[in-house]
Amino acid sequence: MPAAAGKCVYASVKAQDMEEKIKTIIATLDSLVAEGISAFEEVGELAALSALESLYLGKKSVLGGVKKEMSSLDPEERRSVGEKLNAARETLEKKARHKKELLEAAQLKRQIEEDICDITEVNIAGLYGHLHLVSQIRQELEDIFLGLGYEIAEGNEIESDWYNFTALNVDPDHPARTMQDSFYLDTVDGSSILLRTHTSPVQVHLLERGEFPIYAICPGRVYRRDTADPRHLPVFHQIEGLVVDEGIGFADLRGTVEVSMQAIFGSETKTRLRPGYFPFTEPSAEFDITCVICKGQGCRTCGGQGWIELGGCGLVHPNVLAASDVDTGRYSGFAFGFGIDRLAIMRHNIFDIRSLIENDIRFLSQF
Ligand code: FA5
Repeated sequence: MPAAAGKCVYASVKAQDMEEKIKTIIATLDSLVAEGISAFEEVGELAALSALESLYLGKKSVLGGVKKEMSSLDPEERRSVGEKLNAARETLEKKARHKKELLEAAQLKRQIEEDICDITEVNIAGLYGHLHLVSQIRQELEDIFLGLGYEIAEGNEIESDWYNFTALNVDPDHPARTMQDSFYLDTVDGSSILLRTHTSPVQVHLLERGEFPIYAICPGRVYRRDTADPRHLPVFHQIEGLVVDEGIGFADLRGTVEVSMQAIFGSETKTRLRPGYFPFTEPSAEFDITCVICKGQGCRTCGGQGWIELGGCGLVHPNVLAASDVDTGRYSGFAFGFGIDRLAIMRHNIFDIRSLIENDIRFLSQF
């Protein structure tokens, strides 16, 4: 046999072998895809799905083996097997991804169902939560002032320097700014933004609204750089009152303080005003109530005085009215402000104001 013919026969045998091999590979891939699809369809757990993924798509999978074998193929054959291999991989990956989404969604649904808490369920233990003492007193105060015809104003806990100080007649170098050490916020443009140190900024918002008369209170949270001790908290609550109308004078303030304090502490409670100083009121006063423990006789709680200081008040300073363009020839007003947490500890003879924020159920459940 001529050598060339021998070569030719050998080549055709080789080609035949290769054709067989490719057929086998393709048949293997087809049956693998069919088998994989039904395996992914049947699997019911995420962990089992992950095991199937490595079995069908991992390095040691049949697909991985075919990939290795490709190096023994001619470039032309490698291309057609490669295409088939990629198509098989894509089909199986798509199937696995889809199944994973379904199983994850089912798992989430199961989890949500397990976590469902029936809040309508009967409370056999009889343990019911209730509003915190400070919230209860806040609501009580709101009811009292709503009954007197006041509106409840919403304030902002984050204020600009203008509302917290400047518009309230606290000039830049005034000692009041250091009196109330503040939490300032970092701002991109360097403007002075802070956590309000008192509820008085709401006065400015109400005045700016330009709707008169104003009979409003604003209860809310305030922030100061005060170290917590038996009488101080760095975050506490105040309630602000503002009245602006025609012909408002000091007697109106005096009567309002008396009536509201008696509503909170009882009709036997007496109040008194002492000269005080606030940049936003003129004249200004501190107001005291008779000691809730000794009823004015003098005891340890009131330091033998018979009186306890509760807050500040005064007639709204004309500069405050003018800063908000209020016609000072027509309108005048008064304002007052006091601490709700302090009021709570006085009314209930609580030794340490910090008990209010310790979340001890044994303490809180008493009120
Ligand atoms: C003011 O904050 C004035 N804005 C009140 C006011 C309003 C005066 C309107 C005139 C007109 P003062 O800093 O005194 O004032 O605080 C008022 C009350 O907040 C105090 O009497 C006290 O009851 C309460 N208080 C002050 N600091 C603390 C604190 N660190 N923890 C708990 N309560 C506090």
